[in-house]
Amino acid sequence: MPHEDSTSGQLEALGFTDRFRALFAPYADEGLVPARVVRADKGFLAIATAEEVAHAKVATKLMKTAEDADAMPAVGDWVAVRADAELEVPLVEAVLPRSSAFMRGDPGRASVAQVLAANVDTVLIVHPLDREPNVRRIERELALAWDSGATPAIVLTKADLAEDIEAALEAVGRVALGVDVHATSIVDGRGIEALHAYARDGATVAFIGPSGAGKSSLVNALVGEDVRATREVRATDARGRHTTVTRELVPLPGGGVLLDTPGLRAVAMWDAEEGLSRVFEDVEAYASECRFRDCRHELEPGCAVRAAVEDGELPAERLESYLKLRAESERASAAADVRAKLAEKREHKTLAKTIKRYYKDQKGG
Ligand SMILES: Nc1nc2c(ncn2[C@@H]2O[C@H](COP(=O)(O)OP(=O)(O)OP(=O)(O)O)[C@@H](O)[C@H]2O)c(=O)[nH]1
Ligand SMILES: [Mg+2]
Ligand SMILES: [Zn+2]
Repeated sequence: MPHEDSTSGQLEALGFTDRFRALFAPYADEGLVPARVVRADKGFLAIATAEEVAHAKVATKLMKTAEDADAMPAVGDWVAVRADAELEVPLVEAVLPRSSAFMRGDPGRASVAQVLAANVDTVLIVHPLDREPNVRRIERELALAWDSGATPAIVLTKADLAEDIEAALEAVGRVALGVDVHATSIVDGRGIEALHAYARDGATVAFIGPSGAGKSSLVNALVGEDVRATREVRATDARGRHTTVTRELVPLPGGGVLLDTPGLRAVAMWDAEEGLSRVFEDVEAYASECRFRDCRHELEPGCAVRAAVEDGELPAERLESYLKLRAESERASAAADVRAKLAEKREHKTLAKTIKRYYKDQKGG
């Protein structure tokens, strides 16, 4: 059927792989259609099906079963949608299991994770070269990116304004072990072409990084058209105004999907133990030589990590940064545990109530 071919091609361009096709199969039997969330902000949801981009709502059933905020549809999610003609808006009934999820701590609620982007293949961590690179922030973003299940790469923008590109690349290279680092400029075009490779074969590329770093500018450069608003960063307003306010999927003409995000003032750490191990491979490499197998590299005797710092083999800032992010990650993880226990308790209570009511009804009736 030619019709079906053309529409399934549309979904593939949006990143609908065989994996998602298989995950979706049971929903097809229920008469639902597959769609990708292209925007999700404060209750507003927009999805792309094979046919159209439409405003959608979360079905009450999903709302009730999604205990945690991270189970609700986030931008980049593949969802099963009921789009019957009699419905005013399509209803999202299920979120397909994610291949990756970029999470951060919810700034409003300490123990809650927020999914900033789902089903991302590459996370591009974007920082500008018109100032010294903030390597501490890069480490944090790298940890979250690795932990998401996606592969990170770093893009240093505004190379045309850089004072010393080599020094910046070196500083970033020291904290971005095993990660590609690009220098780009939308003014002279350098480095942009290389970024296209990440979006090949329907892959999804997310842009994260501080406000004013040039994320939306990169999206525009890759699309070849100004699809995203960008804005001058005023010198007097060092914090930068946020130009991008929505997280949004932008399909590339040749296939592949870009996910632009608003610059975040702060990226709260989430439970990202595995990601931290990836980022701090250099620190953890010494850990096997520590006297105690469970050494925390704090005050224990015979700590090989601290010894490496004292010998000048490992920069002290690296260890400091590692310990700080590990503490944040552990706090987030502990808080999440407490929350899970409370939720469990609540569930038991309601179950007990239901059972009581059942017996009462039995007696009464
Ligand atoms: N000179 C120079 N300026 C750039 C470059 N890339 C972006 N800019 C400028 O930097 C400013 C901010 O760019 P945006 O793309 O809006 O930054 P953003 O990261 O999307 O910012 P938010 O949406 O607030 O998170 C704009 O004025 C851009 O024109 C570059 O390579 N060179
Ligand atoms: Mg932007
Ligand atoms: Zn140690």
